Amino acid sequence: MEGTARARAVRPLVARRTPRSRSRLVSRCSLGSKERQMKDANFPLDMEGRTFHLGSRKGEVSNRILSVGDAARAQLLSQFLKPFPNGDPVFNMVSSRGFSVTTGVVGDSDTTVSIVTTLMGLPNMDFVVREARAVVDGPMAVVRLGTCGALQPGTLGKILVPAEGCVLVHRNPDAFIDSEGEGLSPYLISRPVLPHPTLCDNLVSELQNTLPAGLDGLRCGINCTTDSFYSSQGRTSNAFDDRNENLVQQVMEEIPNAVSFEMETFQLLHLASCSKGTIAAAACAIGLAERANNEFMSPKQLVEMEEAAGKAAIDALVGFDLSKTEL
Ligand code: R1P
Ligand code: URA
Repeated sequence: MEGTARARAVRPLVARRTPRSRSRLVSRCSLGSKERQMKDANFPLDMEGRTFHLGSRKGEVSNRILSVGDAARAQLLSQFLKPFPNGDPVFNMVSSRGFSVTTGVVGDSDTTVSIVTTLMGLPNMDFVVREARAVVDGPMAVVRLGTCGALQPGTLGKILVPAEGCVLVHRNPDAFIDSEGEGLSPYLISRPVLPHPTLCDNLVSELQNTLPAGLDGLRCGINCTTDSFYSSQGRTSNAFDDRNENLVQQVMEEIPNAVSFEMETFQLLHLASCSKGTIAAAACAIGLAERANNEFMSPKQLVEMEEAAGKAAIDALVGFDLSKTEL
């Protein structure tokens, strides 16, 4: 939905006048999969052409997507989306699986952006990218704004940008099989995948302009996407055999420029790199918890950073030339 043409053609499932009315956002859902007859087992769509999990169809999702993990963050950032020039309100829907799509116009332009909640983890990012791809015509740009564990000292509350790439850190179940696991590493680290350079540059410069602390509030490096919040991020537990006491140290030794632990960016950048040149992707995340000293941001600081970084991410998407997705 580049421009507004498709948005005009679509009747919003939920019309919202007050962008901060969170209860309306979460209370209206599209029909669950039990009420929808699906066709095509290879890529399920219902009779209206709606995807299985996101529940959206052509005309509802913009070519420019801001992916956020959290429903409250999506709600907060929907303040930057305006109704369409023809008077149609900002479009919003929540699928029965809990994914939300909010599409509107940015600033005085006629450029649309969709804010999509990705929920948590690699499979959910996979749903978002693949099901959005299925209902959007033409090239796409996707930016993720998440939160993360901050790995470098003094980076609590900063925006951490994987400008140098993103690796996947994942648990190796084979290492936990008593008879056969001996000698195997319980955690594996992939090679890095890179963001789209121009989209990432856009994001960094918009963040520098928008963040209250400018350059001080931003740190570039390598992000580590993990397949769990707990064991694969080196959080120890007596309840499980996790063998992760030295994992953070191992990651920092292997990747000295690792800045963050989070759970979705690798899948976004990996799928974009496999999209045959049709998707440009970049990401950033707020250092919510500093691992070395066990500190957390306050909720007030978090909301301020989400607002500033969200505005920057939306402006980076709007400023991106969609004809340049191919590398
Ligand atoms: C874990 O608490 C969640 O927070 C991070 C992780 O990637 C994971 O999804 O990102 P979001 O704040 O975007 O959800
Ligand atoms: N998100 C993560 O994945 N890890 C953290 O430590 C904080 C937020």
